[in-house]
Amino acid sequence: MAPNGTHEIRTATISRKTGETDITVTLTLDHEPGTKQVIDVNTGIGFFDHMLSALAKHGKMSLSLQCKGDLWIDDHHTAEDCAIALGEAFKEALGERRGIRRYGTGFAPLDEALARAVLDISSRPYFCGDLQLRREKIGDLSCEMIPHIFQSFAQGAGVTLHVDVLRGENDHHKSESAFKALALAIREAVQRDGSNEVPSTKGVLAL
Ligand SMILES: [Mn+2]
Repeated sequence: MAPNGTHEIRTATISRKTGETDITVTLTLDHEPGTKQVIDVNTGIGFFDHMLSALAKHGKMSLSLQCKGDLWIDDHHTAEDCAIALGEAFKEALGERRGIRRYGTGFAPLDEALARAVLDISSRPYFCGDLQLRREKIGDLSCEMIPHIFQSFAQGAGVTLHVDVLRGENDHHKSESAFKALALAIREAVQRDGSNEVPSTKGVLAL
């Protein structure tokens, strides 16, 4: 908490450059009252931009993410590394993880599709889930990369994440409902609980 009793805005910028990708991401979890979310996502993969924009929008976060990736190979490195960088920004923005709810659950429907996300800001990186995707790709994003994105985010963020599509027919709907469910889970888990406690019997949650 800041000296005047107000909470500081939780935000972080991560730059990540390898031989495969060059990424800069800024993630902001809180906003001053009256200020608008800013969402500006350019991964080079249109459908992935759509998913990350939905994640930020419904998670009440501001997200700027720019990536130059080796898309002439395929979408793998770009999708994976953007998710790692986003997770690292989430981790850094949360800092010591004091005074937050820690657990969050989200259910999001999109027409016939329904997804559930359960998040624990635990410092135990783990993802599992079944997204029931059947197509090879949605737009230019391979369906096999979508669970990989959740896995990479969980790894970068140091969180335990379960995302399951409970039903659905259309793969675009299933994927979008999964990202929106995660957004709602994040919104709940990062909420301040009014304490200054680390919500763990171990007394520490930062990695
Ligand atoms: Mn990989």
